[in-house]
Amino acid sequence: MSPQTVGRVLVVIPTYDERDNIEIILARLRSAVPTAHVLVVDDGSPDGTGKLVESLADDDDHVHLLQRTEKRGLGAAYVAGFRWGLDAGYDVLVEMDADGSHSPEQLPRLLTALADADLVLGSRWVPGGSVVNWPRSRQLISQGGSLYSRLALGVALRDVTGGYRAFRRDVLEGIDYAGVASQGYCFQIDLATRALRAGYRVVEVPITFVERERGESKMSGDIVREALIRVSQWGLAHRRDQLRARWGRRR
Ligand SMILES: Nc1nc2c(ncn2[C@@H]2O[C@H](COP(=O)(O)OP(=O)(O)OP(=O)(O)O)[C@@H](O)[C@H]2O)c(=O)[nH]1
Ligand SMILES: [Mg+2]
Repeated sequence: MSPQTVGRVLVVIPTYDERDNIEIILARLRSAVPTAHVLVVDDGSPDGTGKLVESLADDDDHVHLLQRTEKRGLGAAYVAGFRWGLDAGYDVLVEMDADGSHSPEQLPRLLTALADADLVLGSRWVPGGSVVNWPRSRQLISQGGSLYSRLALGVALRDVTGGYRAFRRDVLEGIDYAGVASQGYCFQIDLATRALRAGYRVVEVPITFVERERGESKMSGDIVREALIRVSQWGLAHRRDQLRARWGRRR
């Protein structure tokens, strides 16, 4: 399946203070996959990202803006963007950061992999995947987080926290995406886990992830701590359910 035959594609890009990045990423995306539409979901960025995108959208009918008024987190922005895209009838919804970490030039590879998958994850930690300019500490958090999620949740994925993904619309319609835990890494972990458990075909393809060069990171210790606590809680609940099912069968 080529990007041309995958159906109507909407790339959802959440932004908070990405004025120095958004124009570049939109231009790269429009030239890498000219048929794809883009929805920027801006949470009232004080730096005027929304205003800039508004003017870009005026000049390009493939660029759309969903302007929200306050910062509500990455997950909530994606939920709003997915709803917008599903209502508008898109067949494929893509997650992509605004800061250049997710290279638009690799999007055709993700879309091609949708031929044999319902959800494609851009993966840093499968053979061929890599990170550029990441300090060792970030690599350890990311790889450790994926390993811990794999063990705690029984989810057989190498990169479960990544945010470069392509969903067929049926996946989002089938997993109650609006009920997904909405903060930081938990959002990505919860989405992937739900899709796998619901029986969808989830495939990882290697990507080269590039650390942001401009603008401020919104990553924080709180996001890492929250993910650790929630994955532990989900893991315990998962094991409890498995044990209950086993006991139920014995009785
Ligand atoms: N709409 C919206 N977008 C957000 C919010 N928080 C982060 N983003 C966007 O989500 C994307 C990922 O955020 P980043 O700060 O790059 O997080 P990260 O990639 O984990 O951290 P770095 O590797 O340090 O860049 C970027 O496009 C941000 O602008 C939010 O509250 N609302
Ligand atoms: Mg980033």
